[in-house]
Amino acid sequence: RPRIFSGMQPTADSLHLGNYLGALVNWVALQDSHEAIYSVVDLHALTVNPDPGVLLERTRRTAAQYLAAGIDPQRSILFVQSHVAEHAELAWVLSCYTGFGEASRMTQFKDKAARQGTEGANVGLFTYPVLMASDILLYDAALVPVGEDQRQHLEITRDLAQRFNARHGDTFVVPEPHIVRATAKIYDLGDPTAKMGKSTSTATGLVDLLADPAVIAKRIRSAVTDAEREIRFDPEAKPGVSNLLTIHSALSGRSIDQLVEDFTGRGYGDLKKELAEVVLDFVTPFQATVRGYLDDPAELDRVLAVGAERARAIAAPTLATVYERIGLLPRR
Ligand code: AQP
Repeated sequence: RPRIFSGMQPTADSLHLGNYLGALVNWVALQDSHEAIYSVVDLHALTVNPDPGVLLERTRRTAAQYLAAGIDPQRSILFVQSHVAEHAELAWVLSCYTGFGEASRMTQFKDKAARQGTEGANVGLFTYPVLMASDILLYDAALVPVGEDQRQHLEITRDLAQRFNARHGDTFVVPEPHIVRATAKIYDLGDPTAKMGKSTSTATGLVDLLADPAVIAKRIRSAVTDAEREIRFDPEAKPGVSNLLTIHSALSGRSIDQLVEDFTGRGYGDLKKELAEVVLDFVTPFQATVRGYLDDPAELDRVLAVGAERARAIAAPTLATVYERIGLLPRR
């Protein structure tokens, strides 16, 4: 089975619908056909300088949400990034193969740095894509299931792998992004031209999976649409309505065409009401399952420790090969 790798940062108490539909759903689906490795990338989260207690809590919460979504720690490897030291070690090596200008062109860095101000942006945020490349390349991952916003980071990962291979001989598998077009970008409910994001959303634009169901329903009911009345899928002209149809379709399993047909002659209010029901039908049991995992942190930590052991068994030989190829004196 080909190998896949992906991860999310524990930078919020809850994942949101964009994380879930853009990435996590695909992670779950790929577990059968692939040898899947999924990580809570806590080292990446350090780029926002979290409060230590908050980071620790969010790391467990993120892992619990992976499990509740259907990541099976028997079939797949589930671990916390900082438990496998090879990630940070390979990142240093690859940073020496990354051009300053190349890293400066990353749009996510430019956006996030602009929001934090030049003084606020740290070097970790700048080298973030190099750490991400290390995450992927350590495991010879052929495929990386992510949302559209990660495409550029996948490109630099591929460039680094190719550059290293050209210089030192075939060492890394050059990975492909796995981006499912229909759900590659879930939009902010309050500003349907912007991506739903943990740190970027409008006050009412974010749907957190662990939010109070009443708040979720209210946000869906107040989603920005347009001045027309017709329900049709047209992301250019009708981004708000199209986003609602996308979310509905992804969660209910009904095709967009079917939904458009079912809503013929009905108003936006009906669509929002039904969508709220569809979302709550998903989040209610999801939240209960997450609570169950969080009620037993010792068991959660045990599962993560097993995952780290399995991850290290793959990562360590890769790093050893890299060290040998670049001429580091072997440790005795
Ligand atoms: N709106 C989205 N639509 C589709 N996919 C999305 N992803 C994020 N937002 C959307 C995908 O979810 C994963 C998140 O990875 P991460 O935790 O490393 O990224 P992040 O930048 O902290 O998360 P956000 O939520 O995207 O927050 P901000 O606001 O900080 O940008 C990735 O696979 C991503 O593609």
